[in-house]
Amino acid sequence: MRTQVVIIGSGPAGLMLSQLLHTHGIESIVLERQSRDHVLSRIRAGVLESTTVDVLRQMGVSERMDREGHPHDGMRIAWAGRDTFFVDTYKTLGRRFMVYGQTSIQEDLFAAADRRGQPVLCEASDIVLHGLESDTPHVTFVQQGEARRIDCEFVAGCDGFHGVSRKSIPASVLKEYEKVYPFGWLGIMARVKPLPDVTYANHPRGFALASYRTTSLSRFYIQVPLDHSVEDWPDERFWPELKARFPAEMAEAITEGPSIEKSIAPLRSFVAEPMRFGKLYLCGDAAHIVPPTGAKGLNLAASDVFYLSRALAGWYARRDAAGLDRYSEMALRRVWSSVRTSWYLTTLLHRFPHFSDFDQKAQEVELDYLKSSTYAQAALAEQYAGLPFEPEA
Ligand code: RFL
Ligand code: PHB
Repeated sequence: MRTQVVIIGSGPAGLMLSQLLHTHGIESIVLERQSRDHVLSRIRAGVLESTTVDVLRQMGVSERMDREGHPHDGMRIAWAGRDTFFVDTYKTLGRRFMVYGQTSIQEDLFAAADRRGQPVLCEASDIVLHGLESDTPHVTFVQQGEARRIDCEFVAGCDGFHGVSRKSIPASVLKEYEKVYPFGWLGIMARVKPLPDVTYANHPRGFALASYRTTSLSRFYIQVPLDHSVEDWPDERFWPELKARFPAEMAEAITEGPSIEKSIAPLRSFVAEPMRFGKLYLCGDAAHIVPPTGAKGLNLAASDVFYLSRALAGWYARRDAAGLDRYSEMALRRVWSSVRTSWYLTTLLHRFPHFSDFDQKAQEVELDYLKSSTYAQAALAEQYAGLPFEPEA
């Protein structure tokens, strides 16, 4: 087989990239290790920055999101013993974010890929990238017991944190930055009415988050120690713990119901630089991970593929390599900005086991300042809403 761009991974980064390339008349083949059902069953992100919403509209896959997604003007912060406050991205910047599940985005992207006859080869194992420093890279893999090969001009590594793409870059070229947090998030989905606002809570018992999918579907998270498993958290234990971490009037407004999904994710910040090696370009979680506290992971996947598709379009239309040469540094500027925001919110809102009384006091003073200062709230609103994309030139 032969194509212009081989895309490794059919998560949001891979499928958005194939759709964007299609709008520029560039051919691609997507290779995915898992089955489509597996990819569609993963429950993850829910908050889309307005830039991500714009990218989805631009690529023509926004119809259901515009019908079923829920625009929000900002998010709320609560903490024990004090009044809650609203960080208003709409009033500050004129920008709303959209609450629309990553699972639904994946469904919309697979449907769009099927409509245009996009090859997405699932259950492809043993993927190996070859000739990345040459003009004739190729990718080998095994599908249904058969060894296969695709020749191409570029490879896009969109295969998430555990994929092969980043590992195909020699260690001597790659610089990795990492911070591991001493807790995880237990997340549940339940068919109950959500609280009106996406609300982050800091409480002596630990962090909690109330989020939204639809008017009758809620997503909640609580901070748990790293050695806990979902078996430690039957619903009877989860609901009282969740409610204990919100102020009384909010706890009263939380409706309980059986969980339909429950999982634990550890929290980590990670960046690999550069995001390019020869003809290989990394996008999304393959190059960087952020803790979910700022809701940035999926949004960074969208900005990476937006920049890469624009750079590839410049190459194919005008043989202009400037965008490709600048891809890594341009993408990394936005990545580091979101890494900083996610680290800031994680540090502000969680209870850290090793915090001294001094650290705890400093966190509370920071929260008090944020609550009392419209300037501080505006700065956070700007970061939470997400930075605009950089122009091409
Ligand atoms: P993905 O989604 O991990 O997709 C990578 C795909 O590559 C496949 N793959 C391979 N394919 C072929 N060969 C191999 N060797 C392969 N290895 C892996 C995988 O099967 C998969 O299909 O990465 P991508 O596309 O970069 O997308 C990133 C996002 O999924 C991620 O950043 C977000 O989910 C993070 N995140 C959130 N982001 C937000 O913007 N807003 C949120 O509200 C938000 N909430 C969250 C989150 C992540 C969470 N978890 C579970 C980590 C909440 C949670 C709890
Ligand atoms: C979610 O709805 O899953 C969600 C919302 C906000 C976050 C993380 C996850 O910061």
